[in-house]
Amino acid sequence: MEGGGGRRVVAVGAGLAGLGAVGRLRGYGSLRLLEASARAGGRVCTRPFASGLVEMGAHWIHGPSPGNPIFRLATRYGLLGPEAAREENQRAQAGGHPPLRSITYGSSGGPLSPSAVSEARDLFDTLLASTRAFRGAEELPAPSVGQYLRDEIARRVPSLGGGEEGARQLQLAILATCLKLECCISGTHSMDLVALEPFGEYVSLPGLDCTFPGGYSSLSDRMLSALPEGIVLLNKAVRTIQWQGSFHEEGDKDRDFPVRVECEDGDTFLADHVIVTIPLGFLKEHHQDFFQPPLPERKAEAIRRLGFGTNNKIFLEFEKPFWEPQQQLLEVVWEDESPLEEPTVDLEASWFKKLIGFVVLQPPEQHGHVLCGFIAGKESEYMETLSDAEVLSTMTRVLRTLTGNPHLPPPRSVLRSQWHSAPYTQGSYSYVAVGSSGDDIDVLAQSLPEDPEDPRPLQLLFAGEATHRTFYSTTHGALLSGWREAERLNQLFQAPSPTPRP
Ligand code: 6YU
Repeated sequence: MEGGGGRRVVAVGAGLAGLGAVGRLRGYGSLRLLEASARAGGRVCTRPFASGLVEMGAHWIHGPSPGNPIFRLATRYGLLGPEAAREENQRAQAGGHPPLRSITYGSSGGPLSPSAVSEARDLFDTLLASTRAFRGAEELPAPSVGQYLRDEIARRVPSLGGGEEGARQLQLAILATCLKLECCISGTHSMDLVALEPFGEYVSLPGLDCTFPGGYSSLSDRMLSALPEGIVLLNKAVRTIQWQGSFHEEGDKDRDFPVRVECEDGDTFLADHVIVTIPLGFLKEHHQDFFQPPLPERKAEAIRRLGFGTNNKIFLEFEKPFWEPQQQLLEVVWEDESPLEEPTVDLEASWFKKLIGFVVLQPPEQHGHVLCGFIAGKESEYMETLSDAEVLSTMTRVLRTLTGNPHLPPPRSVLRSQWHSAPYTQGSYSYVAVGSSGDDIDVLAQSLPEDPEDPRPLQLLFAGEATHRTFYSTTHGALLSGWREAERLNQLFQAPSPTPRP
């Protein structure tokens, strides 16, 4: 199906960025989407578990409102429930945290006082909101979000909990959990790694976060099935991308391609343009050998500087719920912790303390009695190395401690994500790390060759969540980045060919 000047386009990675890009592309001669794994969707990955479905990757539509392209697509395909369609839900400002009815368990066994929890949480929310003020600031009180928050907490220590010693310690312990939750949201080991100045550049869209009743993969499946047949090649891991070259198909000396994509299985694809949507985690590990010639130093630097961390989920299925039907989130507080003390480095002994708690999957008629735990950072990466049985027995011990019930029946089954060990992802999502800035995101997104006068423009284009300056780490950021790069090529294809020089 050569046409449109016979331009050959290859996209690498069939996550939402890759699927979005190839779905938007017009006027190409030929098109291929190469995906390393055996399925499309990437970090959108729904699996069966217990009596329903669970999300191993993306969970919510963050900010489901008309400005969110994931929401618009999902609505168009009829994939969302009636709640998401309600206008007041679309207008609600949740600030990136899905509002869930919660109960907070303390490590002394049993629920903590809701007023103590909301006192600490209100303080944390106020401090977190104040981080936005540093956007564009020349002088910063601290390099990282974590250090800024800890300094602010330290200043308030005398008045925490009304100044009473026990109440103050409890406030500090709850604040430690708030910081761990932020690590999950930012996909980082510690908020000390997240840069303060650009933190406010991330944009939260309005709308009460919602899920897909038929699984997030119902969206990627629909996007996949809308593509012309034969475009997507699964189990096609790319080993190297050679660019700025001059490659010919055998027996066709007239047609010259600047890019050659070589796959792990030895297959090669020559192209005029390659849209690279592979995750930043993979790029960090492999960019030096993956691109030949290597990427310009500015882009390589951006890849090194930007952050890419781990956030995993642990699903536990129970015979019977030990929680109340109205509870949507079971939070966990280790009462002897404080954000002002150095965290323990003994992963084996205390990895589970990084777990922030569990979301209750609802409704139970659909899911069974399933909790979804969230855990970020090095502790999460350590958890990936354990067996299912070890994770299950540790979770049983944790839940017995928290509920104060030494006979709490163990979960019936466990399933967890392992995004750090996933060879083609190597982590969960990106953040703007200390030492980097939003400009690095733009540099990462920049196409190559850099020279706008290059006669063979847009050989390499870059999409994927980590290339979206204000929506990084989200599905809508990924999709928009794919559309952005497709439009870049669409415009090139529509532009009149330059007049040949005499
Ligand atoms: C969202 C959410 N969510 C939880 C967890 C994870 C993520 N996200 P892809 O990786 O999808 O595709 C690339 C493909 O490339 C892939 O298929 C590879 O196999 C392939 N590939 C790689 N190398 C290759 C090679 N060599 N050859 C060929 N192919 C190759 N987002 O909106 N809501 O609830 C969550 C969550 C556990 C892991 C999430 C969520 C992130 C999204 O999943 C993710 O951004 C996109 O799916 C990525 O799509 P893609 O196409 O770019 O890559 C202030 C501030 C705060 C900032 N953060 C706030 C937002 C918080 C984010 N939310 C996270 C929360 C959860 C629970």
